[in-house]
Amino acid sequence: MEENFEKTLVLIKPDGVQRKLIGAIITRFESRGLQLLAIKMIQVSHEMAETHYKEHLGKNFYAGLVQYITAAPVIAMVWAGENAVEAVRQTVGKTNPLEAAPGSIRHDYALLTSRNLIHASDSPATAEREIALWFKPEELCDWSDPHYPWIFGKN
Ligand code: 3AN
Repeated sequence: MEENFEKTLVLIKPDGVQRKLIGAIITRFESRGLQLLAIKMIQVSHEMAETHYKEHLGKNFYAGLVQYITAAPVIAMVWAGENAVEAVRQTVGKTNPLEAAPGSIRHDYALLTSRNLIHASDSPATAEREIALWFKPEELCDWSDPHYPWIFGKN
């Protein structure tokens, strides 16, 4: 990974796994030029879901959200790149798939906020907290992407 890269946490939520969209979703990030540093499949515990979504505690959709993320396995990933947090959020699309830009994952594969396929960190600070929650440091592979100059080269 390059020194100036940001890292961000992405989860393919249970609907994405059940609907066999793992490959399609990963392809969006890979094709854009982002670099995959870690990936695993996890059955999320109640406790983990509550920690991950703690800022939503008290909201009317909180119980449903915890139920949704614990319903079946998820894919957890760390992606890296220059401005990776913003780039990933853009590729994912707005929370409500009906407001997500055409070409974004949520626009192209989802219709409802309660089944919006993906979680992606919303800031570099959140990403740091979330990566530490979902991965041990040794689960991240630091490798050099040979395409780097063709993706991030400046003229
Ligand atoms: P995002 O995932 O786009 O960052 P957040 O952080 O506002 O959106 O919400 C986290 C998750 O909570 C969403 N991905 C979605 O699954 C769920 N959620 C958010 N708002 C609602 C809502 N109004 N009704 C149902 N679920 C919601």
